[in-house]
Amino acid sequence: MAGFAFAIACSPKEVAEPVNYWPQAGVTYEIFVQSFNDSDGDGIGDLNGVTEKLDYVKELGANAIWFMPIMPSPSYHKYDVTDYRAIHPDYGTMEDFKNLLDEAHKRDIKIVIDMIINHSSSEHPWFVESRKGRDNEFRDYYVWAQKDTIAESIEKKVITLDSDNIRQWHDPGNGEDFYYGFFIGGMPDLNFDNPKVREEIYDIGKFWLEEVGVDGFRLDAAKHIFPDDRPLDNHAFWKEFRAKMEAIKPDVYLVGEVYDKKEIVAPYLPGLPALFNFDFHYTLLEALNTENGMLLAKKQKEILDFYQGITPNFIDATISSNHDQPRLLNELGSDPEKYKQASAILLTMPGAPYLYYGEEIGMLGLKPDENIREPFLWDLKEKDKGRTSWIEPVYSTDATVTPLSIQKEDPNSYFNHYKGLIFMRNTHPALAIGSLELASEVYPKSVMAYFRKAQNEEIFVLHNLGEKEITVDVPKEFSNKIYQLGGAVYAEGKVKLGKNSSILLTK
Ligand SMILES: [Ca+2]
Repeated sequence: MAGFAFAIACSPKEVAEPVNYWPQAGVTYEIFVQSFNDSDGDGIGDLNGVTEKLDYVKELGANAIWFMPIMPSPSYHKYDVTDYRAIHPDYGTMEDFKNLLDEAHKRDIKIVIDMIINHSSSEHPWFVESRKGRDNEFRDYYVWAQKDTIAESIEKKVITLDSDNIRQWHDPGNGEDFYYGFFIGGMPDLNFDNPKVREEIYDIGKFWLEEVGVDGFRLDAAKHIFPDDRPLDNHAFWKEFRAKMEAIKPDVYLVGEVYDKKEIVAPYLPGLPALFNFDFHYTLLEALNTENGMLLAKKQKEILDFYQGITPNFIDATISSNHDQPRLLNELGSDPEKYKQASAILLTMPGAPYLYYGEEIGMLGLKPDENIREPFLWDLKEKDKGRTSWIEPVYSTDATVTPLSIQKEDPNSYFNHYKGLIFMRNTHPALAIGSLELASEVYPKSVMAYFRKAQNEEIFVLHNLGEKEITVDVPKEFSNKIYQLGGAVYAEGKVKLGKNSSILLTK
């Protein structure tokens, strides 16, 4: 891709260059295969369905896909794996997946898959064996304790951001011993104190990188490999994991889910060079919903400086929503202008932005989780051959969401808004990998103002997060408008910003 090559040529000295910076130069599109596109008419999305839509992913401007779990599992979401070396039969075959990889790579689209190693399914053959008794050869693949020794801690766990479960020890119903499962009884935690388990996991990584050919992994529940009171062991494990994976594929991309605040997240960076920034998501919502312009900009500056102090080689994986959050449009009071501005902020700030499937057409959804993972709307229902039907949608229907085919024809649609923004990021290195500097000028409270600087380019970004129209002065040298949203107007050193409008200026 031209923009990508340009980014390499112009990467500034002051910005650290990670091995991978394609995630920053574009956007990674998160796909829940089950709901995406059905190629064989059984109502369930599948891998061949994704292959059919790779041109669409390319048209949107995404340069990578993150697949939510694709391995065999008894649950619809598949975050509890029963076979780490296969494809879920609902989704297709390994051949289908290899074909998808070939077609994606032909289009310069990287493929990152969800890797769930903290726990397996309780139906995984390892656990089926392990639960048979203390003498079983797979006993120590999981964490077992005699009931009396853990009586005090069976339900001691506090609720965390990523789990509202409080029962951590589970009774298999066949003896004295309980097993540890951070999330639920159906997801027993693997025992990473057992070197055999670690070897199994590294072999699985090798299988997907070497034999199958994926570009990287999204590491689920990375904070929970060892219990919460052993963070140092967690950090050490991921460093070992990274070394093992890089020995197989030096440019492997590893992005981790450590669902917590920056102080807890940062020490994982040496092992997981890209980590999701959940603070970004929450602060973006708060900034937009309270019309507090600099809240997110200041927070991001703080986070990036903090991370820089840990390691210069990191990728800040920014999200405005994902499969665990209510749909972004719902979070923003179904206000279309706020919604468009949220993505204008995401795609003009530093980091590796992620886009959850369906956000580009303004899909809706609230918890429970199934309803934030509803079928994508390719066309009006009677004409939509690919629309999945595994679930009856509650929030995203033809009555509430304009299907893609209609949005494509409308220059003001969400789809064309996202496409335009992603194209801009892809073609401006300062937006992709430039540094972040906050404006020192004091603007009205609703204004978010920052500079993005790369070696040969400097961009001044202004957003008005408020309802009220304002006019502000901008630095004289920034007189060339490259983008506007919501009718923002530049004239003679001043910018007029209406409700939720944004503007980007260069020298
Ligand atoms: Ca299907």
